[in-house]
Amino acid sequence: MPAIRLPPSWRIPERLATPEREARSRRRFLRQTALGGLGLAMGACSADPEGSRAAALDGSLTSAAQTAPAVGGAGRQDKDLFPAQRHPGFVLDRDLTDEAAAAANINYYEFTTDKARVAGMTRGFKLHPWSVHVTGLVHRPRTWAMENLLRAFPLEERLYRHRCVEAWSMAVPWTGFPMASFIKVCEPLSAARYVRFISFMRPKDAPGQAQMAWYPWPYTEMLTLAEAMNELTLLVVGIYGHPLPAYHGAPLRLVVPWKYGYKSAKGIVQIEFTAQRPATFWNTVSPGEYGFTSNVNPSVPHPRWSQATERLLGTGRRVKTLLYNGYAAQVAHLYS
Ligand SMILES: Nc1nc2c(c(=O)[nH]1)N[C@H]1C(S)=C(S)[C@@H](COP(=O)(O)O)O[C@H]1N2
Ligand SMILES: [Mo]
Repeated sequence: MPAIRLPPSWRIPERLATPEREARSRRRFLRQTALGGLGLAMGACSADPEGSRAAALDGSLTSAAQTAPAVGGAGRQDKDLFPAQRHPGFVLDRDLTDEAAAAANINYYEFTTDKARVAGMTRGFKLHPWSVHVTGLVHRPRTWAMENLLRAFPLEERLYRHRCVEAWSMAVPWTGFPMASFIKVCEPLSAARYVRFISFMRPKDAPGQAQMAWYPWPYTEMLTLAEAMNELTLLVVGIYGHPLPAYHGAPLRLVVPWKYGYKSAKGIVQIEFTAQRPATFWNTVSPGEYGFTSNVNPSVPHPRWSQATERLLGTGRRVKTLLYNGYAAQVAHLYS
């Protein structure tokens, strides 16, 4: 008897139709820069996540805004690829997050734990040349020059929810290609059971790596091979219809929308296939708080806060958090 297949959750009427409101967000952006200067530091994955403080401050963007979207550094060769065509299968039931609100709330510990300052601090960060090494249990180990990787797979745009473990969330138009397509090209050996993502290590350019030397740099994350092959798992090179800015993880990041945001490593330089489960950054720092699997689950509180609801960036609203971040139809079978 064939297994019953639920229709994917994305097969809902497209109520979104919210075009990218770039012009609007840019105007708002300029207005907000005038407010400037609050410069709050929330700490990130290990600090107070989302108290009423954060909610009250939502919308009053700070110094980050003064410097954000520095999208295309000189010499960027990828602009002709954007915007990519939107995939009709991956749309949302909520408005996209304002681009400036997302840019003012960035977790990227390589630079700083101050979310509002990351965008500014990544401004001079060199993205060229950039290589991505495929290593470990594959038939085809290789080193990709980023400019070739960008053009090796057709790009598409998908609208995804993003839920940080700190109980804030956003709705983002990512541009990228399925991790599954990439894995097929790597040809994993049958012994491969995990995929490990390794971020860059450049303490001279990334002040957080130098100043917080106690962290287990470089940032690493991992998925099971089945998770990495899931249709939702995306290798991302763009956002809001343009190339990724450095602060969102350029030139290459992962997006795994049913897991807490820290699973989606940014600034990737190596993808390794392994037989044993590899250690990961946050799990090493605080295993009791950050598990290996880390699926979004409203009924399992973080040891220091509830995960039942989330603050929608840029809106001042809180909504209920959904199991698997709303992607149960696509991923629940992985965990049964
Ligand atoms: N290399 C690296 N990747 C990272 C992080 C980081 O500090 N370093 N932070 C993670 C966390 S906690 C979140 S919520 C997302 C935030 O990035 P975004 O706002 O650009 O999606 O990136 C994830 N990937
Ligand atoms: Mo996060």
